[in-house]
Amino acid sequence: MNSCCVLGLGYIGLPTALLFADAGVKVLGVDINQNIINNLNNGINHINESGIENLLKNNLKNNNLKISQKVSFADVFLVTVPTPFLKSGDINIPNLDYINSAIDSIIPFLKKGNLIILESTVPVGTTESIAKKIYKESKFQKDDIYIAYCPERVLPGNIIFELKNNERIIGGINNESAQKGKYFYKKICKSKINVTDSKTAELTKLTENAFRDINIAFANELSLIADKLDINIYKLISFTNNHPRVNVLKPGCGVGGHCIAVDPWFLISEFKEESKLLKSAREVNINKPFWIIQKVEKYLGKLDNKLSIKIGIFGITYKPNVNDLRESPALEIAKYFLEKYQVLICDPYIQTHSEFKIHSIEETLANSHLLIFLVEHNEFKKINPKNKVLFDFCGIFENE
Ligand code: SAJ
Repeated sequence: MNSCCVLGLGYIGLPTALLFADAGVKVLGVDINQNIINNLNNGINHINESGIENLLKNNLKNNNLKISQKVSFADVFLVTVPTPFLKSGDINIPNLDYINSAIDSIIPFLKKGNLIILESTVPVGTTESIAKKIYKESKFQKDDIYIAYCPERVLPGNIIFELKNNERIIGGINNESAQKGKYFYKKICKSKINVTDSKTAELTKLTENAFRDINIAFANELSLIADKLDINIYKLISFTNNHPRVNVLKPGCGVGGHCIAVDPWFLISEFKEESKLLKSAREVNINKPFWIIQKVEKYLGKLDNKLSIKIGIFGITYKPNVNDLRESPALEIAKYFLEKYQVLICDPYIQTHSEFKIHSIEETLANSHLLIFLVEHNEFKKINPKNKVLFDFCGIFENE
């Protein structure tokens, strides 16, 4: 398996393609976005992750990596395209259009003995339906093509390291497919690769993120109760976590990013009767930003000069110490206050924004009477909020 075609050069596809190229595999990286292709071919990458730049330049130079809009023949096809969801009433349903068009583009180039691996987060059973689609739309049958599911579990901000070092799971439509996939991933993964069937691997991925969503919802719900009792939630959690078997996560301003807020819906939409806890956890996390707005406006409502008060908002990214704004609840909160009040916004990881000015930490601190901390960036921990009205929704000043 010396050649691989990676379809989808996003947060997961590009780093994965680069690591296989760096391991000596001849990689063809394919994307539908011509801009991405032009930039990558000029050594410019759109993923702000350490290590990407060098891997890209080195592997373009040594010809292990080609970037194109067109699929071609390869021993292995790796599908890392997005699986967004569509709103349907009070639930969201997965949209597999990108997956299906990726498979459509592979079929004309399939040869007997090829391995197809799906990495995108999908509803359970998708890998098996892809196999059926291939048998129906190509001349190949059951044992001609190996097909497996191998989800990623990397933390944005540390992707290259985690791709190399995290344990992985791979599930095949049969054992041969899983073993072939395991052999292929051993080229980039130094840790254990667990082998199973495709449905178990698909549910493993969804379980990991749903588990995290529920635990974050628990912390967020607890923060509402502690607030009513005028108890510092972050102090409370530091005490509870002294218990050897308790690990309460940190309440924030909601759940952002394109994974934790999305993946539970793959189960909720399919197992409506069985997923009550998953759905209520989603509702708790979706509600947290509105609770924050309500709490600050309750305070502002008591002031005569609420429209002249200057509000400083600290942090708009979806999680601490990254520059990623995808589905960020903090950004939505900031935009809400910007509409109604005098607001300065600062975030050390975001230099500019198309809709508003980004101020420096010093400027925001000096010119605001009321401070709202939404994201626990390390840079904020040096701030002394003295003589200011402070709303800390992310535990920056937990020990104050
Ligand atoms: N959050 C909290 N409190 C916490 C932890 C997180 O409010 O204690 C919030 C964050 O601020 C953020 C959201 O939840 O808005 C998600 O943050 P995250 O730390 O879960 O990070 P993601 O979404 O970037 O990555 C997750 C990871 N999944 C797990 O940790 C189980 C990562 O391993 C997955 O690979 C990734 O989703 C994914 O791509 O599926």
